[in-house]
Amino acid sequence: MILIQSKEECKKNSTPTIKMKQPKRYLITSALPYANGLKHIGHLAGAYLPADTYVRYLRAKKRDVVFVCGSDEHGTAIPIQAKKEGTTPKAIIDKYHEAMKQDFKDLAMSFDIYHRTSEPLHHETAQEFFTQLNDRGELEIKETEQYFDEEAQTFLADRYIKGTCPNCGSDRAFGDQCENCGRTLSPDELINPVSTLSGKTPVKKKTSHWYLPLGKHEAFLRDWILTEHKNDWRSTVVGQCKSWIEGGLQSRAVTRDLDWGVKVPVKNAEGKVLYVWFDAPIGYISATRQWALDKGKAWEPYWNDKETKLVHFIGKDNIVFHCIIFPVMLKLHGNILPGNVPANEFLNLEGDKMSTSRNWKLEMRDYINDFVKNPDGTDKENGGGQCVDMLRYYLTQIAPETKDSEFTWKGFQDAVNSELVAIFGNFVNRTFVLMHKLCNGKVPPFHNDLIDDKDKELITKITVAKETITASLEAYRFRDALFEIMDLARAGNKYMQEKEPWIVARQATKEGIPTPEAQDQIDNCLHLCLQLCANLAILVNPFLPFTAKKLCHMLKVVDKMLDWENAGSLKLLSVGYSLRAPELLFRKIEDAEITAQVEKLKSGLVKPNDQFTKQNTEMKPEQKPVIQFDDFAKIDLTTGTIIAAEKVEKADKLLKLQVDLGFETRTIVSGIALHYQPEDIIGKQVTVVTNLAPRKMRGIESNGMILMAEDQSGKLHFINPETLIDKGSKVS
Ligand code: B3M
Ligand code: ZN
Repeated sequence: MILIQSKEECKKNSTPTIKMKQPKRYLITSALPYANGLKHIGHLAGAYLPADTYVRYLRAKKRDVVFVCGSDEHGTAIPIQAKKEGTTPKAIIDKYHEAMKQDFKDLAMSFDIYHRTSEPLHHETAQEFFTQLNDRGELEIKETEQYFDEEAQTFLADRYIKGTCPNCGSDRAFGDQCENCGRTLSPDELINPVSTLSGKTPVKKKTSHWYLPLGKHEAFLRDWILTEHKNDWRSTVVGQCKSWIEGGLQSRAVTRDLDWGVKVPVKNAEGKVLYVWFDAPIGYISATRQWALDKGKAWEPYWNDKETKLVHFIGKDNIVFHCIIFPVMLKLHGNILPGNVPANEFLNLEGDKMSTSRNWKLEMRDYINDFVKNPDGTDKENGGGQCVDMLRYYLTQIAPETKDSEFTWKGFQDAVNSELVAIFGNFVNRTFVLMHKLCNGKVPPFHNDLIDDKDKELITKITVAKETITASLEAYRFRDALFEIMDLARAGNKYMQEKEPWIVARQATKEGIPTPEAQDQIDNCLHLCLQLCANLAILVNPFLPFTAKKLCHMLKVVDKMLDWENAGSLKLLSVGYSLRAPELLFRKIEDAEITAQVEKLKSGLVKPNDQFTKQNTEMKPEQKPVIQFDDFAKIDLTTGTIIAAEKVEKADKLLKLQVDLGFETRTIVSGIALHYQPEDIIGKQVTVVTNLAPRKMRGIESNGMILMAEDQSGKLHFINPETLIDKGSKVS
């Protein structure tokens, strides 16, 4: 049985596609996230999900594609986080690298490699890159004066200098930005600058650094971005580049005085490392090298051959680095340039900007824990792949492709319940149920002589959809592509509703069985609906991989059917083939789940003012009677480091800790088990009441108490020095 659609019909309805020469291979990158904390769904929607969708599409097209990502493990963000957590930079990158890798895996990001910039191969690659540019005289060396901490004997990165903001007067401004008013600052603008390392006033000292003279490359950048890519890059991206170029391109320092990062590969450059934004994008190259090593392939063509298409998926805050600085580096080093940089705008959450410091965010891990996986890593009973696809669906539907957009839990619920469940899932389910009921569970034949206008209309829709969706994907318009897919499922429902095979089966019967004519009509309808289900599987596969797989299972076809070239075909399922029973593709999201999520978000919020000194008398906690200094002086408070932690059996709230006080190690039982996992607090610096009389808890003698603060949501936080200090320091 073959269905042939007239050529005219096809041409009439399809959008014209411009035939372009296909690149020989693709290298797709997603921004390398800093390994200093878990990432949220704004990151996911910005740089990872669209890249993954695009790559899955290219793979379905059988294109040669390598998809690289990895952790960005340098920059001051890392040592700063280490200080915050009272541990070492190495412990921080190890912890967050693994955690981020797992999050991406759980949400089905299909990287060919998830690398890390702390790998020796990366250091080597970045140093070679720098050396080549330096040897060719492409970098300038300049001497400037920078803040130096005489006590710590080190130059201070901007983040290590604190002071008073010249703009709002807050005394909590950093050398790069004021946390209170948000103003970007340079260390020189701070009033009364203080080193956060020693608490002392820093002095100015001469230092030399290497600079990339961007100004020399202005003509190239203008030509390449503002002319060549004026039309095929997003206007938001070209716009940002334009204002950078027009604002005057300054030389940018590509080295720093810091002891964390890739060492500057030059004699007498001790204490200097490559600036994180110099080495991080080179991380894409080292990741490709590692991938090639693992696979026994050559990496060079992916970076050197003009027939490779390089595409960077990023968020808008990274545009200048990927469109201006890195391309200049690539050009000077003799590599290919990106073919496109489809940067996304930002995703807001429930009416407000996502923010880590205010805890207004939805971490990928939170979603995974609440919807996808059990703590032991198995799928939740009503979770797993379907919930991954549900998030992927909603995030693509609201993707901030041209302007900032917003995630709301209500929006998520609507997208799932009114579209995935009510349209897509419903169409597939009805088709399967009716096929089992009215066609013996087999693909029924299609009788060409009975074809009518409704059939033709649906057939045309299927063929046209493939073209429109392909065109949207090629242009990085993922929202549009997804909309078209849902529209096709909607057309399927409408077709089914109009054809009403269940009524036909009831009305035209002889002895309870449909007449042959009626059966022919039923067959035609369900044949087309089943072919549409197969088409939907192919088209939705880049977006919702679990759903596509489930559909293949139900249709009893191999994954090969998902090859993109099969889309648009009406011969995907052979007549007489018996199919499986329908499975639930998507579950409903209940109101209670949504309410719980919104409450959770609100209760965790740190209000802007809470972070600073502004007083709020309504929130004043109950105060105890006044004590004399002598009363306070009776308490011995000492800093220590947690060196071991384990759960106390049969006590949900208790952890047994070993705390190193420098002069001795104490066993302390602490009621923090609901707030911290034992493995997460090893290495944390804490404040301990060291002269509290011993107390037995669950048979364990506790020798001291750890100071904790309880926030308004009831979460406990350690009270520790703002920077890592010696164990056994007295607190008073
Ligand atoms: N780590 C910044 C960020 O996560 C930076 C990206 C590097 S991409 C080479 O937004
Ligand atoms: Zn300020």
